[in-house]
Amino acid sequence: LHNRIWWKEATFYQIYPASFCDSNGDGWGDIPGILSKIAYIASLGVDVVWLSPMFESPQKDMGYDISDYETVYAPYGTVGDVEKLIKACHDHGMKLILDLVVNHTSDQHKWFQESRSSRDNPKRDWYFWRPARYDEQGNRRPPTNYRSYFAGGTWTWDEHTQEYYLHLYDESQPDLNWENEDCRKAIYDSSMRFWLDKGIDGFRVDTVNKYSKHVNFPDAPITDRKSFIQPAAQFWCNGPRIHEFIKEMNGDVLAKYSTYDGQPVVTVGELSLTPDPEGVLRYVSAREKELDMVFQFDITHLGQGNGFQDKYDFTPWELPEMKQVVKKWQTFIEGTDGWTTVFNENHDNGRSVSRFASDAPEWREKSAKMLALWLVVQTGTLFLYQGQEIGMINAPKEWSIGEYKDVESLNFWDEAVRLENDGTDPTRKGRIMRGLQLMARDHARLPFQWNDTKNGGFSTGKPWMRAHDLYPEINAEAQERDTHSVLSFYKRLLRLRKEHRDVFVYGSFELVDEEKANTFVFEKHYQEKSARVELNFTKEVQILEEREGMKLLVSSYGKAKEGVLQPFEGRVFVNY
Ligand code: TEU
Repeated sequence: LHNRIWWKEATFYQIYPASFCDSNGDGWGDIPGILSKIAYIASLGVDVVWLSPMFESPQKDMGYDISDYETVYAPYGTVGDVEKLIKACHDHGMKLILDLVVNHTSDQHKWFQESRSSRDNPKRDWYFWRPARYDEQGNRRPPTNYRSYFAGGTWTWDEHTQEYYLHLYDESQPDLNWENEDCRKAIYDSSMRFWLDKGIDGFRVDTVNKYSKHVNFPDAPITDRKSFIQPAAQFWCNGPRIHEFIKEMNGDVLAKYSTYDGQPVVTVGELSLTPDPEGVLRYVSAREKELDMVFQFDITHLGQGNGFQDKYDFTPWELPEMKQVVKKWQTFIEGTDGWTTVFNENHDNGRSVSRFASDAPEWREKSAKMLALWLVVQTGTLFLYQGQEIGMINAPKEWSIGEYKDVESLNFWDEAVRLENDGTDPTRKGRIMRGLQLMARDHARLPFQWNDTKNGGFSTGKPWMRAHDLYPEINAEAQERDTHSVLSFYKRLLRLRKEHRDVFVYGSFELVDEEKANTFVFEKHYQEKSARVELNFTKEVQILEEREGMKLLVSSYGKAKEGVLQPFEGRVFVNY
């Protein structure tokens, strides 16, 4: 069922342009900076570069608020620079995909400017406009009680035309109305064909399951007593026409393009709030011709509070929970024609070393290697995030909220201050700060640590986001010289993943012990070939459960010890 195709075996490397490399000292990363590091990227052994949004944007949500799909945000460079990047990737045998952010635009996009100009503007219906409600006292109320992602409601009042518009994210990110066919056509032309015609090889598709909403917009049931606004994903996620829209996008646009080397272009969609495998499969089943694969976020939800209103209310988790999550998304494709993805970092999450293992000085390197090993042996397409390959860790806990820049972090913090001050939740600030220290989106957005010069070599100017205090110790240049570094280990593992692709990329997954809270042991099988993976998620030595007839392929420690797994050690055995 799982036919072989290039993107299943490819390793993707995500670049967050603001924080990768600044070539001109203005404190923002840029495309010439990426171009200067292309040999470094290729040397990792990755196959595809995924570039997060570099389009024109007021940067309220770091470029996920796009005001023009066909221009590049000036501090990042020009369309010409992106064309150079496409060529440079191809020259190095890599493909390039861009971010497709079409659930919403920025409120500065000309479509929205027109839409809000009058109630009878031809583009009025390209966004969701609804009249106010009034309560018994005659106070104006939004059309529904929905809570948005970034704390706060989903409706913003527009004085000029005296109606509310919908936004699932920040108020500067109005949702596009996919029900309107002209709007869909304009999306396809401007955000997709424009770049596909320039030679990109596919897209990472932002918030892909939110294009279809229940447009009668019923009120959500009250589940959060603290608040007027309520979680309401059932009304704006996986809506009634979602599969029709994605099929159209695929058939009318994607299917008509190929990669620079003549293969199908690739899509990976972001599929949040869809916990059931059957629901996910509808998006990625090959015969449905929708998306090639999706990110499902159970793994990055570990530690998050219940429901997205309590996302940063840290909730401790244990290894057996992680095992179930991994098992679920490793096995859901078995017997189907769908595909899965493997990742534990992106620009929306804390660093994996800090979240899933230990970033203490004595353990962080070992942790990074163990987590690397855990990822590269898993079935599906592997996605790495910039800096993961050198074991970058979260910002220090001592940093105050003033160093955090993300709209989501700041809104959750403001909400915590409000709820604590008005007595609704007297201990909220401390809890939310703890959650932010572990899980804030900011941690992934610290400047890349290239070397031990000022700002980790990211910029000669003042970086838009503060550089990590530890760049003198954790940086790419030092690790390139060290054959035992996290970086060298990643390179080796990416080679091994290719050599052993039968078992690692395509193999079936079997969890060995569901209950153990210290070690994570699983096997991979492909016909007669088997691999056994043993990972120690603790600071203590653990007993190694050997299986006869298998030999050591790789340990994350230089010297493996007989019979035991050392702290945060990972080992892989194979029977062939
Ligand atoms: O995120 C979409 C999203 O809904 C979540 O998966 C995400 O975790 C977010 O952090 C909400 O808590 C995408 C982008 O990845 C994110 O950076 C953008 O802010 C968002 O879309 C809006 O465009």
